[in-house]
Amino acid sequence: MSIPNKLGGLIRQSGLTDWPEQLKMSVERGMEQRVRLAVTGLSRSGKTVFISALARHLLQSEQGRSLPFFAAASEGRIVATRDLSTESPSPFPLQQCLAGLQASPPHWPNSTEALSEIRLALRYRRKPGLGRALGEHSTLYLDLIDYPGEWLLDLPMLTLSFEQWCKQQQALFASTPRTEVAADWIAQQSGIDWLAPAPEGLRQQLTERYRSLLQQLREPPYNLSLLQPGRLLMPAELAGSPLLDLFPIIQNWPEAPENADTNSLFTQLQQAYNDYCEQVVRPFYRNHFRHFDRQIVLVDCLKTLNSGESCFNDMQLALTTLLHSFQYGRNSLFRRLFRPRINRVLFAATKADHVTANQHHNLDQFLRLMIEAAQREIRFEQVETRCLALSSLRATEAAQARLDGQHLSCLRGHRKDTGEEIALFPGEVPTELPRAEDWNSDRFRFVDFAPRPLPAGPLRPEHHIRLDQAIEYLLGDLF
Ligand SMILES: Nc1nc2c(ncn2[C@@H]2O[C@H](COP(=O)(O)OP(=O)(O)OP(=O)(O)O)[C@@H](O)[C@H]2O)c(=O)[nH]1
Ligand SMILES: [Mg+2]
Repeated sequence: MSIPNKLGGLIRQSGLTDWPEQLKMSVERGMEQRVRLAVTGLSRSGKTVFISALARHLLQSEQGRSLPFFAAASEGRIVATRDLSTESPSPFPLQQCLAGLQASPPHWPNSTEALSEIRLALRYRRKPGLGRALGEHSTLYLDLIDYPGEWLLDLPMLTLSFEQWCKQQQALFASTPRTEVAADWIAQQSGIDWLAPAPEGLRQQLTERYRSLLQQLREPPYNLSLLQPGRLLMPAELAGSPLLDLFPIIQNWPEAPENADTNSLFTQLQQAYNDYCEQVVRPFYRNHFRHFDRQIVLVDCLKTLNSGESCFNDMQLALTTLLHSFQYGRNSLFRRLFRPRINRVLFAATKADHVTANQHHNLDQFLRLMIEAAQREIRFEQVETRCLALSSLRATEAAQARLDGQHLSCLRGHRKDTGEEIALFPGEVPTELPRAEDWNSDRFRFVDFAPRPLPAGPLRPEHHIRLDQAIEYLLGDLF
C-alpha cells in the first residue's frame, strides 16, 4: 500500500472524514505542543479561582519565583509568557477576577454564568538532550475553559433516554433529603394523567415548581450536586426558552406511553428532553468536552463534611457519574495527534487553606475516599491519577494559640460571610468515613474565608498551597 493510501486507511479507521483539516491541525499540534486541560468541578468547587490563580502564576513564571515545585519555572527555563485569550470570541474574564481579588476589601469572583476560554502561551528552553535537536526553544499553548458547574451534570444525560432519566431521578427522589423536600411536588405528580391532553401552561407551571425545588436542594443545609437539568439552575442565554420547560416524571409512570395524546405532558416532556439533549447538551459536549489531554477534578471535601452524609453520597455519585463523560486512555503517537485522550488526572481537594497545615495529609486521604470508585475506573484505563489537597489562593495564615499550656495550630483570616477577622482552630479532617453519629453531631464546622488582598505586583509561594505541585504533575513532563 502506498503511503497516502495507508494514511487514508488509518484516517478512515479513525472515523475522520475531513482529514486534510484534521491532518493540518494535528501536525500543528505535534510541533507546537497544544495542551487542553479539563478543569472539572461541580458548582462552587473552585474552578474560576483555580483558573485565575493558575493563569496569574503562569503568566509570571518567567520570573521563576512563585511556583518552586514547577521545575520548568524554578529552573529558569520559562523565557516568556503571553495571554492569548483576547483571540477567543468569549475570553475568560481574568482581569475582572483579579481586580475583585485586589479590591478593598477583596472579594471572590461571582458564580460563573457563561462559558469562557483562556489560552496561555509559554515559551520555554528545552532541557539539554534529544529534544534540543528540534531547536533550543519551544512554545506550549495551554487551553482551558471555564463554565458554570451546574452545566457539567447535563453531560451524563446524553447517554440516557427520557425513560431512563426519569427512572434514575425516581431512585434519587426516593432517598433523603430529596423525599422530604420534594414531598408536595411528588404528591402533585401522583394526581396527573400523563397521557391525557394537557391544559395550556401546565408544563411551565410544573417546571417552575421543579426549578425552585432544585434551587432549594442546591443551597444549605442540603448542598446537593446531582441536580438535572443544570440549565434550570443556570440558564444563561436560554432563560425563558421552552427548551427548559422540562422535569422528570417520577410518579405514576404511564403503562402504555405509546397511547399518549400528542398534546399530553408525556409527549411534551419526552420531546423537550430529546430537544434539550440534542440542542443544548450535545453541542456543549461536542464543542468543548472532547479532546482533552489532561484533567484536574476539583472537589470541595470540606463542604461535604460540613453538610453531612447525604451531601457526601450525592457528591460522590455525581462525580462518578460525571467522569463517564470524558475519554480516558493511553495516548499512542497516532492518537495523540488525531484523537487525544486524557492520560493523566489530578483529583484536588480545594480550599486546603480552610484547615491547618498538619491536616493537609488527612485532606488528601479523605479525598481518596470520596473519589475511590471514579479513580478505580480511570486507573483501569491505565491512566495515571493522584490526589492532592491544594489552595489556589490562600486566604488564611497560620497562627499559634495556647490552651492549657499547650501550643495549638490555628488559622487567622476574615470570615467570608461577615468580613470579621478571626483566629480559630478549624478542627481535624477524618481519614476514614465518619460514623453516623459523627455526621450528625456538628463535629465538622469548617469556616469559609474571604480572600486576602492580592498584590498588583508579583505573587509569591505563600499565595497558594501546592498549586505548583499540581502544575508540575499536570504539565511538568511537557517542558
Ligand atoms: N479559602 C479559599 N476559598 C476558595 C478557594 N477557591 C475557591 N474558594 C471558595 O469557593 C468559592 C467558589 O469558587 P469558584 O472558583 O467561584 O467556584 P466555581 O467552581 O467556579 O463555581 P461555579 O462558577 O458556580 O461553577 C469562592 O467564592 C470561595 O469562597 C481557595 O483557594 N481558598
Ligand atoms: Mg466559576
